[in-house]
Amino acid sequence: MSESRTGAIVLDIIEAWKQLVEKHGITQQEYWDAVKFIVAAVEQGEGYLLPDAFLEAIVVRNQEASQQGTLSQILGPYHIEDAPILPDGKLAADDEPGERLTVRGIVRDVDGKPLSDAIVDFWQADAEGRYSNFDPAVKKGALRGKIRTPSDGQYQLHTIVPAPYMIPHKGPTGRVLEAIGRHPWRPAHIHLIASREGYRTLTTQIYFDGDQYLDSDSVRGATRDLAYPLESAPGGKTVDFNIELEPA
Ligand code: MBD
Ligand code: FE
Repeated sequence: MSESRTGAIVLDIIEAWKQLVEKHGITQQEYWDAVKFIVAAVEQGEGYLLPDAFLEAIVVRNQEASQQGTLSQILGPYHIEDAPILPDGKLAADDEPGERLTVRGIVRDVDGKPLSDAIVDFWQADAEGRYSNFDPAVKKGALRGKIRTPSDGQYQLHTIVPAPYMIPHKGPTGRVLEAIGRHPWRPAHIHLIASREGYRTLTTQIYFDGDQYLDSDSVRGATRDLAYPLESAPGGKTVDFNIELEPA
């Protein structure tokens, strides 16, 4: 971001803050309580979660009107950079608890042309709603990995059905959610980032029809437009999910 753009935005943030202070008569004591609250949230490991719960979805929604292809969703606080390529699309280890789920579909452009050599980076919570690398009780790297599409653009991901995710409700983020009358639940979801040379990188999430939290996502990200039916199949479930990328 250019320095002049940063400057213009910061000036507007200060102006918005001035209006907030005047509207609510925010005191010096309250100002310092708020600063300490944010620092404590960071110290308790919620530095990415706290802003994400309230702000990222607004940014994503605002971009939507000018974008084509599969709808975007928030990145969320639990992505890691260096997940491995899964040669056989096996995201869940054989001993990963949970109901087996195959996600399958095609990566294509907005005209329907299949895209080879797209990389799709998947990550999700386990059957107890926990993310590896952030919950010390979960094996590092579990339920994280990438696939690369072959020439027909088709992919299959072998995983388990994730549980809905509960934002830690006793921590700072949970307390703010409670103060504004939101429950701490996100609908069950699978995160992905699809990238391909010549195309805009897509960050999104897959949701499932019938999820009780689809219309009340605590972070106000989920949409029924990205909710798909979980079909019964031998040994588990399948979900069909095609990915459409817009030219860069
Ligand atoms: C999550 O799992 C998530 O996806 C988001 C966006 C915020 C908090 C937890
Ligand atoms: Fe998530």
